Amino acid sequence: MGQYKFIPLRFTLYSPEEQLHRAKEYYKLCNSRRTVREFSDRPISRELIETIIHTAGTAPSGANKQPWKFVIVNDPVLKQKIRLAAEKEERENYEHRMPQAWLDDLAALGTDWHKEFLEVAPYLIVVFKERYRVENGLQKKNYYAEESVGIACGFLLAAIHNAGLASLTHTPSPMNFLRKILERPANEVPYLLIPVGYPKEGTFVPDLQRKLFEQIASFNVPFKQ
Ligand code: IYR
Repeated sequence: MGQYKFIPLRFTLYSPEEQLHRAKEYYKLCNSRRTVREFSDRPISRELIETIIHTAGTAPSGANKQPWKFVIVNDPVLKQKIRLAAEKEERENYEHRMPQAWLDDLAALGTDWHKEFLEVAPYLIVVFKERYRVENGLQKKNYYAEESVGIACGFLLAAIHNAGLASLTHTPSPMNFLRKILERPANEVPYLLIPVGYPKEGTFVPDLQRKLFEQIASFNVPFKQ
């Protein structure tokens, strides 16, 4: 492996006022994001989806291995296959596999095994994590792949929201059917399934609250609770 050539950092300096303004605006933007479970079939442009994926690909990653793959699905036949396979697993989960405490937590959100959104949303982004890379037929280790792909998905969700689209962070379980349907190689593990589109008109979302600053952060001192 060669050395990287090092180049001068391009870094924008803002005044403290501008920094605070930007931080507050970005917080406002992110705080207005809501997970949506009902989508309209209104189309979105390929260029918009591509640009969003570019943003996800700017995430930091262990040793810059960029251990992510985003499979962008808009073919109705594939979407239907994914829906049927996801519903089969989810039905099993809801009816047999989930413990009562989990079902109780989900009852508050109103989810069930029906996953109509997998066919209705114009795009499904299926995120895969590369457990290892294959170079010249040899398996090469990735580092912190879990963390790296998680961070990339955070960038992805923020980019989707910023573009005026809605998403759902969906985790059918187990997810291996995605590898089979999308014909991915053995080194790729399905990570998240993210329907993207416009919310169905008249969609309601649960009136949930974000935790307070004091509940999620502390300066130096240990948490009180
Ligand atoms: N994956 C299932 C169940 C589910 C689990 C959690 I944790 C959620 O926050 C929401 C749903 C489903 O998609 O229905």
